Amino acid sequence: MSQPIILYSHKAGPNPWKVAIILEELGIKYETKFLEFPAGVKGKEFTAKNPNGRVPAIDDPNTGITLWESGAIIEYLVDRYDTSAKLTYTSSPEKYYIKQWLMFQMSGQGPYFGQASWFKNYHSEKLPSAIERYANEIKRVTTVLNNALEGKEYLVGDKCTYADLSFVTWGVMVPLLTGEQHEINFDEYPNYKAWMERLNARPAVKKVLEDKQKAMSG
Ligand SMILES: N[C@@H](CCC(=O)N[C@@H](CS)C(=O)NCC(=O)O)C(=O)O
Repeated sequence: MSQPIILYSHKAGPNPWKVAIILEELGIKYETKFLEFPAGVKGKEFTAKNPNGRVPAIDDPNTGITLWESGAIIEYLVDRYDTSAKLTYTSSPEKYYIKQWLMFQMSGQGPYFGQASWFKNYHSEKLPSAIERYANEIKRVTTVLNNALEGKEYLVGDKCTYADLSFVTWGVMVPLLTGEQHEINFDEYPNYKAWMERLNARPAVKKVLEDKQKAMSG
């Protein structure tokens, strides 16, 4: 690979940073272009790339592909650049289990955690029943992961895969999504807590979370 991938991102949103973790883990060269919200993300230039007007999206000048939806981008990066299967398995059933967990992240974690954030932080009215519903969904998703991790360090097989990594950037935001009233005591989810600590200790994850902090305070 000769040219850097362009990652279209937003400083605060967790989804582009999820892709950054995979880029860092695989040592892929990339440049981040931060878009303002709403002007950049909803503007004509970006919606020509992503008609959904949301980040992330990537341009890969090495293959000519432009892609959006973080899960699809992650699968592309692993297919194209993870030639030693560092973050994946090529064997069955493991490769399908990885996809299963990525789908769960994309459909079960991302949207529900996103709605929790919306109703707690941005909605024009305070709707306690909506705040409670999504706080309970965070607990439900956390319980699913905690149960799946019983006796295991990672979701699939015995190594960290892109499935595990896909849960990090929303996972670290939980305290901002629940508030004190629905605060989650992670001691009640010991497998989940140890897994998150394991993932957060990885150099690539640390770097991306630090980059996000810097971007947000810059
Ligand atoms: N399913 C999409 C969700 C993308 C998404 O919602 N991104 C947020 C930033 S984290 C965004 O662009 N929000 C702008 C908006 O809500 O209009 C993905 O995973 O790529």
